[in-house]
Amino acid sequence: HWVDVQMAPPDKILGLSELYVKDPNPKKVNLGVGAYRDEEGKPWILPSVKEAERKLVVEGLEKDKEYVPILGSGPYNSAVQKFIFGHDEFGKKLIAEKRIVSAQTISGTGSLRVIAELLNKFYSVKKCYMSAPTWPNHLNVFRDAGVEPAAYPYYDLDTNSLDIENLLATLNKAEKGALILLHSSCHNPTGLDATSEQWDQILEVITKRELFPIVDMAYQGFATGDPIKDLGIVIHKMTKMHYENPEKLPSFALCQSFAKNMGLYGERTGSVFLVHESPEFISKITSQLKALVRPMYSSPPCHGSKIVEVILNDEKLYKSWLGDVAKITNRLNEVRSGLYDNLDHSLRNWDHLKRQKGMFSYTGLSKDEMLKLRSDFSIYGTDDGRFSLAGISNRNVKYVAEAVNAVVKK
Ligand code: PLP
Ligand code: TYF
Repeated sequence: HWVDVQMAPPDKILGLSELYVKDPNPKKVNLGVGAYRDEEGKPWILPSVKEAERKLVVEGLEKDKEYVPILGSGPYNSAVQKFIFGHDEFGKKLIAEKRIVSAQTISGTGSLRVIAELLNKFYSVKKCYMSAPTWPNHLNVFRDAGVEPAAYPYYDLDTNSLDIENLLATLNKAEKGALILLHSSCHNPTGLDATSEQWDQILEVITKRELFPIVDMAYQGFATGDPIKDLGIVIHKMTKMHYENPEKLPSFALCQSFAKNMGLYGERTGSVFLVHESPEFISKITSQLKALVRPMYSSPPCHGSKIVEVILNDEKLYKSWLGDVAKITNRLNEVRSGLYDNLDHSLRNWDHLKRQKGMFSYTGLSKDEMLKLRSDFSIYGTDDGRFSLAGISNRNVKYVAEAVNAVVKK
């Protein structure tokens, strides 16, 4: 029989959408969930994705709806591996030497969960350092996989800048051999990324404390407008370090998602990669990943991965997709500037908004101020002061900025 089932707390981000839907105010604005909306506030199917789907259906590229293998479609896995690692001198060598495990997963969340489960089974230290703050679900995913979440300082709310000193100090004292979760770019929720020099410092401590890096890449493309350029810092630095000095960085993982940069949210399409110097180890890990996934969900879904496969393998479509990513990034940046321009700079300094990248503005507004935005203006952002910029457009940017001004004034 059931025992003592209590209400679970609502998800901090998805719970907001429920409140938003119930709000009768015609002026309401949803700045909660990080999902792209166009200028009209509507979800956007990328034209490149529509064209790929047309090819699948009309040109018959989709031959069947058969189950894909446990670790996903082979052609998808090679295409994505090449797309992520193949633009890099060392990445190319890693591919050629079969030093990367690649598996299709249930989007980025599934990727994180699978790697966390794998590490829990086969890695000595079951503790993962995460930025404070981080995407709240990171904590849930690792905790539920039996890995204890720990924090490293990241954002200094007083100066709205990276708290690099305390970050390095904490990592310098981190438990040797522990796991560390890194956001590749467009840090969620702060939008603030480390500079190239800061990444070097972070990687230095990682090698010193023998930490195992797990890179989460959910917004690839939105920092620079170009998915390949966005790989820059982390991937290039890490593949180089690993290839040239495997004793310094023997292994690392990358969790990747096409939810945002292809707009494939509900198609649940992403990948997990694990880099290691020994091809024999790669074979063993691959077999263990299969053993892990089979009893969880047997195999990943097939429609999204077919779309990705078509786009990455068709030169014209690939170019058109790059254009779509640039378009999303441009609109987000326009909204960011529009918000900045309409805020009252005599009330508070908003310059940090200009330094942020990706889908979010981490405003620095307090929980009380966010609650006031919700109750007085029907503007729904998360309690931590995060705005999902996709919810803003020319139609409501003034309304949002003026509401912020009003809330800050009191
Ligand atoms: N990681 C971060 C930092 C995210 O913000 C998200 C989604 O918002 C994800 C991972 C995973 O998203 P999905 O499971 O939809 O790919
Ligand atoms: O807005 C965010 O940060 C995410 C978005 O299955 C999200 O929480 C929503 C649903 C989902 C994965 C990510």
